[in-house]
Amino acid sequence: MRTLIFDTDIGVDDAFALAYAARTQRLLGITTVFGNVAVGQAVKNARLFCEKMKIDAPVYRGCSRPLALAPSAPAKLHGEDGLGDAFTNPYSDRAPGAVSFIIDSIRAQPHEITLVAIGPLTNIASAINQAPDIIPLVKELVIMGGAFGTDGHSGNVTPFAEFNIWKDPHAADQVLSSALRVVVVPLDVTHKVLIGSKEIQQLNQPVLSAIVRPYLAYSLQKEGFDGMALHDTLAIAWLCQPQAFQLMQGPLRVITEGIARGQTVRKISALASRDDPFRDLPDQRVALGVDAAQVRDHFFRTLSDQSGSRP
Ligand SMILES: [Ca+2]
Repeated sequence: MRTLIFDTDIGVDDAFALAYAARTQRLLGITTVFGNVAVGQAVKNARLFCEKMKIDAPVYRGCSRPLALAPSAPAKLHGEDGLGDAFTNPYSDRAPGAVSFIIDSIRAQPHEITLVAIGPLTNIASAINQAPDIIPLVKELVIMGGAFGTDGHSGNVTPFAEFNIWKDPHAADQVLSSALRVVVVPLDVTHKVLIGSKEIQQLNQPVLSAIVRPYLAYSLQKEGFDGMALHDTLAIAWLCQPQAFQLMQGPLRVITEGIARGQTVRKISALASRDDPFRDLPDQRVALGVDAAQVRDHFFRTLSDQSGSRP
């Protein structure tokens, strides 16, 4: 069990990941960021979901816009409120600052805290820019984001870019090229771990069943699939079942401009090049293969255990 700061633009698949994390890890805090929803809505969503699922973790308010790009509209497939418009939300959107919480926590517990980032990487980039001394003190940063083209999984916003990275490519490039110890869980693997709508019902989790409805309707209409990819949940699966993932190692960057904006790239060229954008960058790990059955099995067992105990 690890001590986590859970960084999220909380929409539907984030909520599944949070439920999974709450049953398998120690949650130090939830830091919110713009993305699936505006950051104020993310604060409200995190509080509402924690109340409904009896999760005890403080919520912090993070960045409201990308580092360099103009803000773009939130995603709509998670419903207007990001959680399927299933509940009225009485909570305030005010909360203490996420970036200082991240910095202070890592300084207070060096080498103990794992960051899980399942939204745009703006809070993480801001934290390491403001306090570079925390970089070697982070135990690990697990990112759901990016796409490297395995089996055609190259993007879900554009043919090149995955949503979290596309929303703030400059932040993602700074984070991936930093000396943080990173594991990237990209679309290459998240698209291989699917859950059907009947299976979601069988979890017997009424809150999850309620928030997922518009998301499933969108998936059925757009992709003809009555279910969803678990996406953000795979970042938690890495913590629970690392043996289920096949990793590649090497330096990573993000394209920040042009038609491929938001594309995650890894060094694959064996030729010597004159200008090398990967020069002197640390190796990062990226998951390009997954044992989907193993991940699904642990997720189902954990979430369908009504005692709420930690398996
Ligand atoms: Ca997310």
